[in-house]
Amino acid sequence: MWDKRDDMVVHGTDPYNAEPPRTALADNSLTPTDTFYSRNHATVPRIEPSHWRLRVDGLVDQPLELTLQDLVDRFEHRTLVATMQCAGNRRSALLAVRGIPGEDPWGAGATSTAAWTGVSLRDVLRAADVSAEAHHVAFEAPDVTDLADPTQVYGSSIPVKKAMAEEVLLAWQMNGEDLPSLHGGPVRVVVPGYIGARSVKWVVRVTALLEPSENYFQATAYRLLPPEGEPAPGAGISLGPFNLTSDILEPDDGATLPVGESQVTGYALAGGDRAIARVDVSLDQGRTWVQAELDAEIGPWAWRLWRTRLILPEGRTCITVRAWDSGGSTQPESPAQMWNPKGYGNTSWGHVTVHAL
Ligand SMILES: Nc1nc2c(c(=O)[nH]1)N[C@H]1C(S)=C(S)[C@@H](COP(=O)(O)O)O[C@H]1N2
Ligand SMILES: [Mo]
Repeated sequence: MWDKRDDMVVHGTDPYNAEPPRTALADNSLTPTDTFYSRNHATVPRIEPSHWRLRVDGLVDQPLELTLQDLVDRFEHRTLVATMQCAGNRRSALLAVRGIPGEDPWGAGATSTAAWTGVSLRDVLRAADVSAEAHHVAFEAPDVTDLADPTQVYGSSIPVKKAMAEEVLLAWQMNGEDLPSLHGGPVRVVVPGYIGARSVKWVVRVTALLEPSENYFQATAYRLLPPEGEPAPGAGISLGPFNLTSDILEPDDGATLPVGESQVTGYALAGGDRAIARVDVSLDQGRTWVQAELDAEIGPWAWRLWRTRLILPEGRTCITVRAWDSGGSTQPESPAQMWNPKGYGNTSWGHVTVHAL
C-alpha cells in the first residue's frame, strides 16, 4: 500500500512503521524511496497539495500564511542530501540488555538517506520577520496521536540557531519526486544532523517561541532518561543532534558465507559539525582492527559508506565496526553502557554474526 519493497520489516501497519533489511541499504548512497524506513505515531494524513497551508506565527512581526505555490514561487530552491535516522534505530540491541515495554524493536534499518528539495526554513522565517527574542522554532502537524493524554498533534522544536541554518528545509521533494504522503507530503521539515523526530512531516505550522515546544514529542518523548527514570514533561535529556555512529550493512546478521575472502560494507554517520575520519573493523570482538576504505563524501549531512575485504575463517565469526570522527571521538563499546527506559540513541559498536562454510 505504501509502495515499499516486499521485504520490509513491518513493526506495525496503522500507524505504519517499517524498516528495510540492512542489506537493502548497502551500496546505495541514496536510499531508493521504496526502501526508505518510515516511522509514524498516527494514521498517515492525506493532504491535497492545493489545500495545504503553512502558518508562520509566534514571535514574528509579520505572521504568514503560505500555500505550496507561495513556497515554490517566493523562495530560493535548495537540494541537499541528508541522512534521516530514528532515535530508536538499533533499539533491538538495547532490548537484549533489558526490556523496554511499549516500544518497537527497531533493528539496523531505521536509517536512510535521500536528496531533499525545498526552501530554507530560514528564508521563510526572515520573510516573517522573526523577532530577535525567539530562542526556539516549533513545528506542528495535523496527525493526532493518542500516545499523549489528552491526545495531541505531532510536533517538535529546534533552537533558533539551527532553524536559521541554511540546511534546515521545508521540503516538497525526495529523490527528485514529489514527497509521498508517507514521508510527509505535501511538505515536511528536514532537520539535517538531528534525530528523525525533529523532521516534522505534513508540517502546517511554524511558531517562533521563547522556550522549546511543549508538545509531547518534544517535552516528554525523545528524551534520554536515567535507567530508573519515568517519562514526564521536562524529565531527562532532550535529544537533538545525532551522535557518532556506524553499522555493518553487508553481510546480513546470520548470513552463511563461503570460507575465505568476503566483502564487508556499511555506513558511518558523524554528529554535529564533525566528519567521519576513520572506520575500524574487527573479527575478534575488538582486540585487533583493520581500517575500512571510505567511499567519497556525498555531503556534510549524509552518511559515509565504507567497505573492506576480510578473510573469514571456518565457523562462526562476529564482525564488529566502530567509527572515529574528526574530533577524535569514537563509539561506546556496548549497548549495556547506553540502555535507557525508552530505548533511544544506541550508538554502540555495530555487529553481525556470520557462519562460514
Ligand atoms: N507529523 C509527524 N512527523 C514525524 C513523525 C510523526 O509521527 N508525525 N515521526 C517522526 C520520526 S520519530 C521520524 S524517525 C521521522 C521518520 O520519517 P520517515 O517516515 O519519512 O522516514 O519522521 C518524524 N516526523
Ligand atoms: Mo524517530
